[in-house]
Amino acid sequence: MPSKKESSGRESNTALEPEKIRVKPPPLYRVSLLNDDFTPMDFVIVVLERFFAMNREMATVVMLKVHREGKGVCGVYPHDVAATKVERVTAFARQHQHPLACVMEEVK
Ligand code: TYC
Repeated sequence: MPSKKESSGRESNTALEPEKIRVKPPPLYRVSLLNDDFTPMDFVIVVLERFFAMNREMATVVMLKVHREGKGVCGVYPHDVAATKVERVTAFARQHQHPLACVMEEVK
């Protein structure tokens, strides 16, 4: 019997195998804030509380890390959750005329 291709999980030897075999877990994405010279510290704390479910203490720690180091991780999520966080944070910042940047990158 020919061996089935194992890398993609798309091929099968049987006609009745509707389920895709998951060979890898879904990729995860880090969502981070970037520092800038204009967004107020208090606004960044509100963003971390509102969109990343942090309490004031954790939000302050992350905000100060971004302020001092240039970048800080807010959370790690599947693709669509991460993309929605980036969209909502960016929209909220623009509504308030702040240049705050929120980005996502795949966790390797
Ligand atoms: N650097 C900003 C200030 O001094 C504060 C800030 C922190 C801005 C984190 C963006 O992601 C950020 N007001």
